[in-house]
Amino acid sequence: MFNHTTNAAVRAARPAHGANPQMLAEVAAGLSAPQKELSPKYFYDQRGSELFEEITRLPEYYPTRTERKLLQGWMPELISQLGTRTLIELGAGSAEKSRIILDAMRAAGTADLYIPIDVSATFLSLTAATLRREYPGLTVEPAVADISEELNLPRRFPHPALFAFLGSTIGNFYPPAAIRLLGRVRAAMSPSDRFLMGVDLRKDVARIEAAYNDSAGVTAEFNRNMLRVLNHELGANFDPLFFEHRAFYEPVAHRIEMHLVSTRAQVVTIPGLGEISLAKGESIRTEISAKYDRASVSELFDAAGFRIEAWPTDPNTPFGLVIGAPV
Ligand code: AVJ
Repeated sequence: MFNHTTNAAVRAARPAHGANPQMLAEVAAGLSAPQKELSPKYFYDQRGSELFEEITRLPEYYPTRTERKLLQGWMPELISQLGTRTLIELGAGSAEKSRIILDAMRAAGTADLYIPIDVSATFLSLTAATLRREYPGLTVEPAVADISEELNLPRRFPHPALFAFLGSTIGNFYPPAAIRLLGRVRAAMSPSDRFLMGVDLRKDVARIEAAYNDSAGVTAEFNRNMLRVLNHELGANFDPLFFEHRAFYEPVAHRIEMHLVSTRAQVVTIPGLGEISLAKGESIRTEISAKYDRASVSELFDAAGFRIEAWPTDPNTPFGLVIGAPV
């Protein structure tokens, strides 16, 4: 519950401290909801991006290594079939997995253009510089964008293009937003282009929950780091030590939910917004990570204008790579 802050006040919030007004408005809306909520995009400052890289190396966190194995096994054949000249990657991050696709394009002699899209400008420019050194002759055109809003693509790029959305980051989007995002990708595609999406599949709940509650506590640190991002970006005075990490599987919606639970009754101040009271035990939801099966992916693809063209999965660890063709 906000003190002295009504919805009108939320709407009229004036960013003090040079804060980004859109971020302030989003945070205001999220923290005034019955279930307080913040967008997972606020995890990814430099430190958050580094913590996520650390998570991908954890024994419990199976998605990244499983997807990498699938990509290594399948990309050379797929890329030579498609004749891909442009790779457009949503949420590229460190582009660690993108190199598997770029290697296949180089081997096929069609590595013309790579467009990594990411919300973290600093991380993106670092990644782009490294890739230009590693792939002489490949044009690298980074696009800074919040993919939940736009793709910020150049008007023209060589076709066939492959749009890649890896890591099961699609899981962060509630169904309507997921359809809108895939619809934006569909709208940017030409008939010869294809869409490659990594999806984490439903499996033994204990295995999924362990991936978000690692014994080293890296995910807990990653989760709490969001409060430091808000302190830095909005001048808030969250104390991350007054919050506990919680991640659990919600079986009805088939998703992991990550929350920050207030360990005491407390008041946090955000300049331009006012005071936010949190009761002991009250939580802020910081991420959903939906898990899919074939039916739920088909539903999503149908709604966005794709048909499933191919669907290799790893028999040992349910994770899928899906190729979508524009309908
Ligand atoms: C990058 C969104 C795919 O949901 O598994 C990892 C982020 N959150 N551990 C995921 C994450 C907690 C990750 N994605």
